[in-house]
Amino acid sequence: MPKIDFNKIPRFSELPIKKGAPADSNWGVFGDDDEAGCVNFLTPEGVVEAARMVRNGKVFRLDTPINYANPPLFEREPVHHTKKSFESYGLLGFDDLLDAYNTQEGSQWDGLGHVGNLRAQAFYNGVKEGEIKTSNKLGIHNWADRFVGRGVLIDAFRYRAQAGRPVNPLNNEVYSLDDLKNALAAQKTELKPGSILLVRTGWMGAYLASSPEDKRKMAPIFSLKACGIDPGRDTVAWMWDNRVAAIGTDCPAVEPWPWDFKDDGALHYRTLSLLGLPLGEQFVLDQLAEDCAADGRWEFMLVSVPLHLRGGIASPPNAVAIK
Ligand code: UVW
Repeated sequence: MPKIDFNKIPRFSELPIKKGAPADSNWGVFGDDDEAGCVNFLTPEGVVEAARMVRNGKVFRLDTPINYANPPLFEREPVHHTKKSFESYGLLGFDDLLDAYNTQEGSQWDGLGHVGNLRAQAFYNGVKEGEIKTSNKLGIHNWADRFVGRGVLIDAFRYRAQAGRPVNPLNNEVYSLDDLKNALAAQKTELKPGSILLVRTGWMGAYLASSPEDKRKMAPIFSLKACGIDPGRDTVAWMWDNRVAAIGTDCPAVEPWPWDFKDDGALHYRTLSLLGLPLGEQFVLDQLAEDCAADGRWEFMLVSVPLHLRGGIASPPNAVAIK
């Protein structure tokens, strides 16, 4: 794990620093062989600082129960859970069997092997498709023991409603960068280097309140419409210049869905492949937001323990916010 000197990290306007690297990429900033990306902004000092935010011991689980979405979004496979009995050994007991477990069936961190940049024909730090397929390069295991730090919640959904411009989360509406900045200012909260940013868009609450029939209609990949944050260059520059370590949202794609896979400006490309910035999707943020609004504290310790799956593409966050 490289020691980070935040003062020496280039600004977005100075990227790229590596010859031949794509525009707006940070390839090489954390080392030519780095596989952790912006998670490098989570430091031991940041963990100690985050621990100081724990005051009343309230714990908020940030991921959905497995199989919460019925059917899962984007035509992903549901998980089959069976219990294997030890009866034949004369033992009164069971194991679990999870079959066809798509690690993106619910709340998830998109790992850096999830999406590569079409123009550069490469994943974060120039890793090629063949290396993702045949090796453990950029696997989720790179984050398995270091995804801990200061969490900050922006309740963009509440902000827009209070500003008289409510968002319909079940449509592909956009939260602008100004919405995020203004919501933060309204919450009297600052981004500090090494924060894990959470943005409540209202999608999860709206989805959970939908009828079984509507959920069935939303599941196919090209039927779904969902809100998200502006994927533009300014949004990404703001996150990089504030040394954001990861962004997690309660909507399906962080950016509005559908996004155009051919569009080089998509947030998935700008973040995962160009900056190594983790995207968190379908997080559970409503209860946390309610508590933050009640006590006026929008920062907390965030502990996420992704699967220790070598070469894994993604993972449920296994995350809690502790206040
Ligand atoms: C796609 O964008 C295809 O997947 P996800 O939103 O889960 O990252």
